[in-house]
Amino acid sequence: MFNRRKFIKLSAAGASFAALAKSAVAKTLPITAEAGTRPVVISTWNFGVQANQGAWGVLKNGGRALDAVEAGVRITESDLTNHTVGPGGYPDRDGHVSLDACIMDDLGNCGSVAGMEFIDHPISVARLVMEKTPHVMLVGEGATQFAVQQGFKAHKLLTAESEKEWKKWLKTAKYSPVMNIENKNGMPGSEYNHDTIGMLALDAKGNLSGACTTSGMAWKMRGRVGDSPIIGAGLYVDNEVGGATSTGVGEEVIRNVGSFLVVELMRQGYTPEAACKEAVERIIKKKPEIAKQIQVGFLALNKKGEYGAYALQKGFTFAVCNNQKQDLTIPGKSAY
Ligand code: SD4
Repeated sequence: MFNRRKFIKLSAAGASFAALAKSAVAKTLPITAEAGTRPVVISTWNFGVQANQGAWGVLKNGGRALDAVEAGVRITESDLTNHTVGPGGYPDRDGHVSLDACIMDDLGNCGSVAGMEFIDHPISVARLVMEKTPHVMLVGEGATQFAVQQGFKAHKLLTAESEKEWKKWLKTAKYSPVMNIENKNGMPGSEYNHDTIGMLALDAKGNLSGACTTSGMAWKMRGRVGDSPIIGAGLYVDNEVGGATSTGVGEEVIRNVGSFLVVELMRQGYTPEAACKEAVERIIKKKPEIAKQIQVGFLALNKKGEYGAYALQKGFTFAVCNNQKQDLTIPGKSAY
């Protein structure tokens, strides 16, 4: 249960979001939410606790889900100790930090950037692609150019810490994605090489939006783009039905158009958790050998405010924030 007194005391003492998140990690609840709870925001991994607080600041005042998800994931993007999202992200194998993000609103509008370098907040650039251009997706130099035109500052993103880790990696230059590293550390740390924040929100008016942002797989090939900025793969929202987002090895999510699949299954009557489970099982069915070695997790929220998640492997967690729970992480169920 959310302990309001503890929450207020921590906030008043100026406690960091990180401290809040750490205190929340041990708590668990059944995976199915009480129906009809809104507003509500959910997001992937333990770092979602901090991000949800950013979104909650918008939702609790009757704000729009779209504004909430942008504000929420910007918190994760701003954390330079996070090496899987935003400018603190580990680079590709040639030392370039390139960021991917997308956003989708309740009206079916969407925007995305992929392989964008030199800019801190890809989610906000994705939103501007959605709102200010006739396009859905901008990539690479074009995305950076657009961001600069919109007033973003371009600068070198590779932090000293990321550069150190990259140089360490160069000694062996072995590419091997590690499962659930974010969860292993509890909070962002220096060892892990993947994990994305995907966030879904249902606002007080009953409208849905979602956002997804990542630095992609660490040590990826230059130019590699995963599922996260791809509408339908890393994120999908249909305001009649619900929204879904994904984390993990993006190649397998793209092959199955994962988030779109989850939303379509919810349209057919699946609960959020059952829809995520079916999407995971499609991955296993198509590539059973690969599925044993990688992590993929789906997270979904329906129009009623019910949520659920399912992952290939144990260790996937997500964070929930509504009127009753402000600081909660929930372990996702897994296929193996
Ligand atoms: C990608 N899906 O680039 C992202 C990475 C991620 O947990 O989510 N890792 O493939």
